[in-house]
Amino acid sequence: MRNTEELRKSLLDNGFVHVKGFMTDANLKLLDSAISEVTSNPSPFKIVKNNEQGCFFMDFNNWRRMPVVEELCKLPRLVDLVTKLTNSEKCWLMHEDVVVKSGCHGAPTPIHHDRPYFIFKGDLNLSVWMTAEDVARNSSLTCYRGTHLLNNLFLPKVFKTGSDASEYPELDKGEYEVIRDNTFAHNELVDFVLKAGDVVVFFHKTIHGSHPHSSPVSRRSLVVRYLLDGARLTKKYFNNVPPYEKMGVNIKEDAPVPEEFFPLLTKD
Ligand SMILES: O=C(O)CCC(=O)C(=O)O
Repeated sequence: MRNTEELRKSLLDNGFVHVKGFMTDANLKLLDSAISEVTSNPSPFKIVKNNEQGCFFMDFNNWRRMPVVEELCKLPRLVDLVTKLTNSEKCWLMHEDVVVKSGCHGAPTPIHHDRPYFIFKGDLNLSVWMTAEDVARNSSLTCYRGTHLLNNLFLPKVFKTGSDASEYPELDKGEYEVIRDNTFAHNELVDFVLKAGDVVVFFHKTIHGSHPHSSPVSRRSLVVRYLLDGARLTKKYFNNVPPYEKMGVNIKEDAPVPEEFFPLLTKD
């Protein structure tokens, strides 16, 4: 593994960083169990697309009901990594997503950034994407270099269809720029050769997606969303899922992270 200073520079310059061999064998076992639990007992928020080309499964926010997922998300060495990479004092857990792709012609993940899906803003907030299997470059996650520095919010996509989320009546479209074929023509697309146990860390503002899944081996990944120094609530989000307000979160612009819902985590 490269030293933390190099990784940090790469994250801040590019908006993402590939940390090779980060997970220990024990961490990988935990990852495997977490993904298996979620896929065998998914939440009502799951998205499943099955067709002759392949299968796409996505579910999220299971850490609140599955101790194995909670243990993984709260691993002190993960908290240590993300606080060091961002020079943050504090780190809170937002949620995790499980994404499983199988079949030889699975659809690509639409190009998007995560910030508009979330009720938090903050330039250091980031995700740690981890894989339980090796992933070849032609099926990998893709990140667009330097897009974390853009000020715009981009119109989210509907993951089930890959289309723009413009049909959502509550969306204030004036806030968002539509992603077109050439929107990121000046930002290099970077893909990865990933080994089981590698992680890719990227900011919530970094534009990313994936290549189509073109391997007979399933790609089982889990991504943890962390909040870091400077995180604040925002009302600029597209789809409040899970419905945090109904759960009791009072979403006020610029309010601090409500720690009773999004716990402060401890480092190694
Ligand atoms: O795993 C993927 O293909 C996409 C993951 C993703 O979009 C995310 O973690 O925000």
